[in-house]
Amino acid sequence: MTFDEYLDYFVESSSKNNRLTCDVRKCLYLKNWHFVQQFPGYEAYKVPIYFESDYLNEYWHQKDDDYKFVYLGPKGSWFVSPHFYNRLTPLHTDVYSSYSWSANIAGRKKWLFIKPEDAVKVKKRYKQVPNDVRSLSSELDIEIIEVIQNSGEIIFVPSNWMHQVFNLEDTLSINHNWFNACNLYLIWNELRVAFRDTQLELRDICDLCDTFTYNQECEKLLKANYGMDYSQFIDILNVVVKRIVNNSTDDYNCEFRLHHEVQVITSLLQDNEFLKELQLIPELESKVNDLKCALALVKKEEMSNC
Ligand SMILES: O=C(O)CCC(=O)C(=O)O
Ligand SMILES: [Fe+2]
Repeated sequence: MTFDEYLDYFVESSSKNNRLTCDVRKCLYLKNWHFVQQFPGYEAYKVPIYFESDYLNEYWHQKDDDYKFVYLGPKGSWFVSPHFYNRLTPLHTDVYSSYSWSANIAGRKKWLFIKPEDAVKVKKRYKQVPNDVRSLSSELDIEIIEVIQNSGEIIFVPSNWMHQVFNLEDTLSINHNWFNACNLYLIWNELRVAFRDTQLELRDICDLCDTFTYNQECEKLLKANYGMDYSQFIDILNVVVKRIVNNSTDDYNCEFRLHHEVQVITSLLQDNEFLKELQLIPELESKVNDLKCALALVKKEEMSNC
């Protein structure tokens, strides 16, 4: 379906108000539209200051991609049958355990949240997390937090909070996924857990090849399943630290923020567990060395400014 066809559908069904009666075949949700990427010169909005420090998009911008989306969600998704959940926003946690923010340009959304401690219970109980929070077993005894987001309001979704979202009206929203120095350790830990799971999945080939090849295969599968691997994580850090070295973006010139970024990345690079993990993939050595060199440059700079 083209965007033009989608708009025809949207306008027509809106005027008939037939989405209220929720003909499930017609409840089409325009999701994950890379609007900023598609219209780079349009400058539709400026990212609010609280969400500016954004390593994920900083990295992906360099590759002409992003985690910046526009959603156009039809009213009535609440009532839609389970067969169509892939068109809606089922219960989930966000990619890489990233943060997300969502701004309603028009319309209203209802969010149901499950805090991380309870989300752990859900993930433990179900192999496949149910699409609908309402079908969770009451035995789990978890708290469901409901938030109504009105037009003009922005919602911040912290890492690892499960959520399910309903469009109470026809709703146009901007959504970003991101992470930064504040949740970097968490992003790293989740990636590490995903690597461990991948190693388990591939344990059958462990005896058939050397450790180096085995871990390399794990990297490949990790990338395919999880979307990010160790190598890319280090690439992201390299982009961040190089930016700090070059000091090229005025927006990031806030001294406190720069100092915090350097502190967090330095402590990660001094963490023995982290370093041990990276040694599993020998190809990472040069990338990690680049990172260390760039950090050393930043530190020298900081010292000379004192
Ligand atoms: O608005 C939606 O339908 C989904 C939003 C979401 O899941 C998010 O921003 O993380
Ligand atoms: Fe989400």
